Amino acid sequence: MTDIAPATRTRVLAALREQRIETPSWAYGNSGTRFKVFRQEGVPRDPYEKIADAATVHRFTGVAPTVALHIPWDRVDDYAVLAAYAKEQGVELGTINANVFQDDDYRLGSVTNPDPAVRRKAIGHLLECVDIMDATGSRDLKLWFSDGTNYPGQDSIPQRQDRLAAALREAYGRLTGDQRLLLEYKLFEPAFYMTDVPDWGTAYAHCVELGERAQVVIDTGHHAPGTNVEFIVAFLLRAGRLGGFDFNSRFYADDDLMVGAANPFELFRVMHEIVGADALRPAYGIAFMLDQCHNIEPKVEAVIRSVLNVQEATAKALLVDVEALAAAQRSGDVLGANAVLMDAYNTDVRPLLRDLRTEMGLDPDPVGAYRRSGYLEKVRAERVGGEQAGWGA
Ligand code: RM4
Ligand code: MN
Repeated sequence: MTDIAPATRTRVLAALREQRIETPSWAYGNSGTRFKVFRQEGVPRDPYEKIADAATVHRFTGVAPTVALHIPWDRVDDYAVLAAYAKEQGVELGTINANVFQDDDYRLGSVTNPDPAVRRKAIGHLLECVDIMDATGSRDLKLWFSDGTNYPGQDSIPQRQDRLAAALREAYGRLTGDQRLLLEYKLFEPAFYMTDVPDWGTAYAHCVELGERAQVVIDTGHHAPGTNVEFIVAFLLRAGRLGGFDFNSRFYADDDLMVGAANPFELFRVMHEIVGADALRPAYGIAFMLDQCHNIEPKVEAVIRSVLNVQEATAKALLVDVEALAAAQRSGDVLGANAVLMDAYNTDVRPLLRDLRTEMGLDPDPVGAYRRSGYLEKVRAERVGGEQAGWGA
């Protein structure tokens, strides 16, 4: 593909203008590995400052108007005040993430714990998160369970599935209106022998049991090496059960690196399935979120770059010549079909994206503009004293 035809260009620009990417509050705080959390200057000290950072990302990219919260990391006295502050800054509060993985009581699991009192506490937290959604106006409750066992025989696998199902039923039953329950899966870690929600099939089966507003979340870093992630995307889209993404990239395990950094081609293939199902538009309902930790690199800039990476992959996916692709597929032209995809993937979409941003009243170079803005220097000077936010590993 050399030149982009005017009609294609108009269609692609319109779709990109509508695209929405949600950034995670925890990406702005300190993070690290189990070996070390490196503190960075200028890191937010409370949820308000995280929102200010998220709003900065939106200001420079124009496509990141919501920020996901993680409870209790982002607990405040009055969520209506937090929502009003977000609005003032030009963003809105998005998905509410529950956290049942950082309490001593959860050593043997949260909602699957053999002790009913611990299960009750964990379910209580999930219900509290729905209360918060009511106050913030958030649509989605996102659940990731670290539950699992480390040794064969440690606990009963089917009984843990029963406990999980019961907890999900209770949380799901508490939702009202268009609120949704998004269930995430992860292959392993912190449990090493058996994880209670290890894969999309398990998450899907529980969602089907719950009802239509229970949907699967694909965290792109939560699979075994070599897994065909776009197959999962296609399957869940077809089943009407793809609720959202936690975008990030991985080299080895759940690395939480910037999306599109390790495998931009995989990201393109994922977005190709999304575009093919016409599921990019916000009205379709998929939450396109980032779930990342910037352990050694500057955080706000890393989130900006991540948003741009998703945008680039999307632009390339939108450039796939669907008619030529269908024709090649119909006639069994294996290499022709593959070439159609590769032509789109190999297109340099950066000039197109620069034009898009100019049309949207943005600087065509968001990273450069952010660097020139002096924001980092400003928050470094302002955010002195107090306790920096972090995920407390
Ligand atoms: C988990 C999972 C969740 C995220 C936490 C911080 O591995 O990906 O989505 O909330 O990490
Ligand atoms: Mn995740």
